[in-house]
Amino acid sequence: MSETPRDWLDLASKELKGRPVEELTWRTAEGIAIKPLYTAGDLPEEAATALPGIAPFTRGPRATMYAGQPWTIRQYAGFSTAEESNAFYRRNLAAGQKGLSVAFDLATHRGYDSDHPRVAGDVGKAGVAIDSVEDMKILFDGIPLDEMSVSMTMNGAIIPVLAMFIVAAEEQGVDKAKLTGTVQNDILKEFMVRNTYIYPPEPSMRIVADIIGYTASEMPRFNSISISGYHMQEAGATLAQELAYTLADGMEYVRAAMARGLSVDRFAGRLSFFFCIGMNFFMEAAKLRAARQMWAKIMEDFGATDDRSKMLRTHCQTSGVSLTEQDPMNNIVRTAYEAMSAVLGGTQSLHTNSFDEAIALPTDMSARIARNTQLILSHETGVTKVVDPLGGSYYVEALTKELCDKAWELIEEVEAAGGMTKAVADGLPKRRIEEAAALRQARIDKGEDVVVGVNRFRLEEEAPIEILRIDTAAVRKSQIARLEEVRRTRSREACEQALADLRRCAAGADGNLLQAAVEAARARATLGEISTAMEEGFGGRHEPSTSLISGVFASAHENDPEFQTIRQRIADYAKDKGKSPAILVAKLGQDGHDRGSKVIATAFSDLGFDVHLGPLFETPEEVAKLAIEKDVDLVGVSTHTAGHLTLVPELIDVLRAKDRPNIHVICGGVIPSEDYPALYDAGVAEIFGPGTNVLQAALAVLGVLEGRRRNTRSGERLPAA
Ligand code: MLC
Ligand code: 5AD
Repeated sequence: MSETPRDWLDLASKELKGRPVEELTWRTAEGIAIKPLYTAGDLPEEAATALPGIAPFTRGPRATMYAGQPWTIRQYAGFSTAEESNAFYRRNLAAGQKGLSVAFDLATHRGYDSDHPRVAGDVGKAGVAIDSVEDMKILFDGIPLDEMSVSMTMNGAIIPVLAMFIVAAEEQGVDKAKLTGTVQNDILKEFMVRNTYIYPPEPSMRIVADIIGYTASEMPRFNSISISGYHMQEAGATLAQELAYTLADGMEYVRAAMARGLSVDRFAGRLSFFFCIGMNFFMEAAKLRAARQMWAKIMEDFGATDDRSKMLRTHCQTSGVSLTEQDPMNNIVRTAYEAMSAVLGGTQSLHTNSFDEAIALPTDMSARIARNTQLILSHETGVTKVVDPLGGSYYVEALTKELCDKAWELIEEVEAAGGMTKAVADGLPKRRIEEAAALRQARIDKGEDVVVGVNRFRLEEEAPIEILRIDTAAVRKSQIARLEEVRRTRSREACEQALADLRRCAAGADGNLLQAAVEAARARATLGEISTAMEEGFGGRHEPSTSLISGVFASAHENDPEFQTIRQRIADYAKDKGKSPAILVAKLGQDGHDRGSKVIATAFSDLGFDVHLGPLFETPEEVAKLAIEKDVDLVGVSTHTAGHLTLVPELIDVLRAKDRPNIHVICGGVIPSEDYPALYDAGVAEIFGPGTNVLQAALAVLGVLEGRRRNTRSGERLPAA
């Protein structure tokens, strides 16, 4: 028994019949070289002695992990009205879900009441609409808030939302000291990738610190923040980027809280994390192990002495972008693997996505399958019985170390740039993530990264599936009725007084914003009023700037003949017309998902289009105005939160009214196929769903420009010109 890795190499070479063994090495997007075989020689030293429950917690934050208590099945959900979401939560809890996780609509995220004119297309769409304490009370009606832990994914409008939650509990008879749960309250990644910010970075960081301070003294069981990498991966980040930038964000929050006079062990035990789990099965599990190991060291450097302060506890969600519109049942399988990976990585809480993800919000049926994926994993597979079953795996332990090293390099880059607040303002991490997103798209388009049912093994014909529909007009009407009732029955004087106090608190440096907002919420100030009072105190909203990276897509396609051919065709077109075809890539309403629009803008610009990337959060009127000003040939609307049926026809109407019907409108993003006829009828020239090959899309757009567009009535193509 004296075989060595050398012996293996000889055997492997023989099996490969002359192909070098190095050919089997896989270079991941993170720049990690994955060998075909790992052996004892790859084990990092610390792996031999690491134990769960003991710092640095590589093997898990708890000594017994799921053998003692399984992870929390916490499904993120919310839609339409508080009544409907409440009923949905109750059904899910009865069926085995363990914790709640509230999804708010985009109007709420961005600090607008449901009757605000800017949010007509957004109310109740991607989450539940909350305007006042009255809505919040309905949302948790019959759910005991001293027993049920509640996560609220809220960042921009965190102050009014948490204040309303506290008051709703109080009126349910539950003191805030008894509340358990988590608020996302992670604003840095909003500026980087998720885009539901309201205020400029500086006051936004004060909000984070005020919440950490308030919860540390008033709500000892409540997690003050959920430092999130999830959205980075969704925006295209590599796992090393997700890991590094999330921890770097965490470091910045620790500094912000300490700068407000809190000692680190007072609050650090209630910082929590949130990661995305995509399809790279072992690397994702390793990422969670690496995150725990790194955070423990980081916190020691901050002077933490309590073990709880060093313990990274995390929620995970399976990856939305890994799911496909094509052959959507495949998504059930993808989600199951991702869930298994999250659990092998040692997550504390988990959301599994529904298979209709790339088309709409979950129905009761798709939500049931998603939840049951976790119930089956937990109760049938035996994964809960042993702590950290991957511990000691040559491969996973080596990967854990490699990810730590990669992420450290990126953290050091951020620190050298002056920390995350500064790096975010300078756009460094955002740029890196956008580059990674463009490269990923290019790999998929070229078939290097396989997506089953999309770029390989594609179905001839897709079967339609049933999807959830929300009647925004009806939701908006009922929200407005309740708003009016609240405004009519409250004491005007008390409400105005509380709002004035809050405004003053925001304008000065003293006082706690959450404390002031609790008073306002109690006096029935609305979410929009509380947000506006702070906006006035801070001196305005954040005005985002959009910028375009260039060259990445072209360089990834350097030797690709198809790319060169299309680029030539666009150059010919430009020569013929005397100018490059011009496109405005636009976002309408409060939908901040901009990975798709950025990838398209970058790619089209590299192909030779004259690309204008419009700002986020525009009204149809504003987009039309910009399109005319820039004299574009096309407007490409990227849509992900179901506002398209309201907003796109309005855009076309405005263009017609302004006498520019010749500006073509095309759409891309998450659009159910049953919406296509209505959009074509309204005058949309082309629609591109998720998974569209960018080069094919460019050809189709050229077709539109050359007059080979759809007959807008029937959706059929006109014969080629
Ligand atoms: C756990 N406990 C144990 C144990 N395991 N006790 C003994 N033995 C064991 N083996 C204890 C814990 O200490 C804790 O008590 C209690 O049980 C609950 O366990 P937990 O591990 O803390 O779980 P949980 O309460 O679910 O909290 C998980 C969390 C939290 C810390 C990660 O922050 C959380 O729930 N986050 C969810 C975030 C979320 O849902 N986000 C959705 C984002 S969606 P104690 O007393 O110690 O607390 C999104 C999408 C988008 O962002 O963009 O819109
Ligand atoms: N209900 C359920 N899941 C949602 N997601 C977003 N909004 C909701 C909602 N209202 C999920 C999707 C998305 C991720 C960010 O969260 O999976 O990709």
